[in-house]
Amino acid sequence: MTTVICPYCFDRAPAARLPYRCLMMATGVRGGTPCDAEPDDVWADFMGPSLPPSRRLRGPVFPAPRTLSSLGSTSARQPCPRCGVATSVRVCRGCHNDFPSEYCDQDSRIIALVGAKASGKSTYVSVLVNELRGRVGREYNISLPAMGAETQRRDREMEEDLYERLRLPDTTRPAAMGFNDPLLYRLSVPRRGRYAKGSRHTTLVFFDAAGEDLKSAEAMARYTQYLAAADGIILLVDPLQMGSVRDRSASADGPPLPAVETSPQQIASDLAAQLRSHGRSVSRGRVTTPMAVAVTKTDALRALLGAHSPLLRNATHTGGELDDDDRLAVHEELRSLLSDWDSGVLCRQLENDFAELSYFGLSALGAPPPADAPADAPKSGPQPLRVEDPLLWLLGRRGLVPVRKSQPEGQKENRTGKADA
Ligand SMILES: Nc1nc2c(ncn2[C@@H]2O[C@H](COP(=O)(O)OP(=O)(O)OP(=O)(O)O)[C@@H](O)[C@H]2O)c(=O)[nH]1
Ligand SMILES: [Mg+2]
Ligand SMILES: [Zn+2]
Ligand SMILES: [Zn+2]
Repeated sequence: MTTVICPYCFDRAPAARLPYRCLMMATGVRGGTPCDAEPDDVWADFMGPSLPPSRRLRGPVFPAPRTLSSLGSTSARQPCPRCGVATSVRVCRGCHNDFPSEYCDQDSRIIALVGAKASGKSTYVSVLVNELRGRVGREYNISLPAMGAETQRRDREMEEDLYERLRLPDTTRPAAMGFNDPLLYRLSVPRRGRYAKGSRHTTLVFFDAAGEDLKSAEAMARYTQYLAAADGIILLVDPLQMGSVRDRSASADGPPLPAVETSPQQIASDLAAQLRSHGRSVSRGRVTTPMAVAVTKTDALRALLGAHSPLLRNATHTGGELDDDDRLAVHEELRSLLSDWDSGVLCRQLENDFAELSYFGLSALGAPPPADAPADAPKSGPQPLRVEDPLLWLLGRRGLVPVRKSQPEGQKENRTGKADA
């Protein structure tokens, strides 16, 4: 039976148990009157006090029938007990948010995106989605439509802003100013194997937190439910926040350095503490949620990289497979760069806190924003490098994309940050 995780409040429920919402439509039957909207207090509580009273009125919610035949079905329509008109809209038991159609038909994978303010999270999601539909999508035969009206609207807006107007995203507003909706996508990957037919569908839930909310352990508590429900975490690290990179970049006549934000080691240790205290599984003291640590803005690091650095080109994805040796080459490169920048403080801490860890390096834009227009993307548009790697690694770990490995398992383990266990 499919278990549905609400992407808004992270309540878990069997799909068949989800309540329905009446659509308040006319029956067409003579004498039938449609239901009236009524205050939905559960939903209004979740949305917070900024919701105007008029918007609290919504179609009545009614429970799923507890019959045997309804148990197996997830998307079946049910007649509203009051007006008799069938509806297929399911809502969360916990918060009464409506699920987009199809959301309840497949498992979902929640990917948490964390990182200090201005580390590049919002730019990254926008470019990642674009790459998964274009260059990368073609290699793996992936499709990634946005789910639900709200994600579809934001998806269009993100694309138009960055790729047509060449505008960078605004600072993401903190949760205290209202709830930030997650982005919901339906990922379809063709099944593999000689007799395999059709595609495998998974819901990808991206939650782009405001860096401002990750400043301290108290602020991060707002995101606890979300972090605890995550199947994988992508921690974005801005290299321009690392002391020695700043020192080296400040001398060049490049763009001005960004303001100093929360350090990645503080975010990582608060994150590990949150996950431990919320019952995420722990192995020998380390949190087992897979953790992709991605250094962003690698375009700004070119002067520090050797001519053959794997960070200067994209992974190949030949045959629609993830090349694990290529990932390990990137992992080693980043581990040595990071260790060089801070004498290994960040890596040691991450490796003590997280059991499944891989380092990545990416650039969403491929070049710094123009010096005379810092809120704009480079004139030639985003020319991303390696943005897909962290997500594909997380998906590969769950068997959702094929991974090609050339080394025996045992040796590989020793190179992925587990050596010092
Ligand atoms: N050089 C370079 N700069 C980038 C890149 N991506 C983002 N930036 C810069 O980083 C700034 C912040 O990016 P955002 O995506 O808004 O960062 P964020 O993590 O979402 O920030 P908050 O929403 O405040 O938490 C941008 O305005 C750019 O100036 C990149 O690939 N290369
Ligand atoms: Mg943001
Ligand atoms: Zn919910
Ligand atoms: Zn009704």
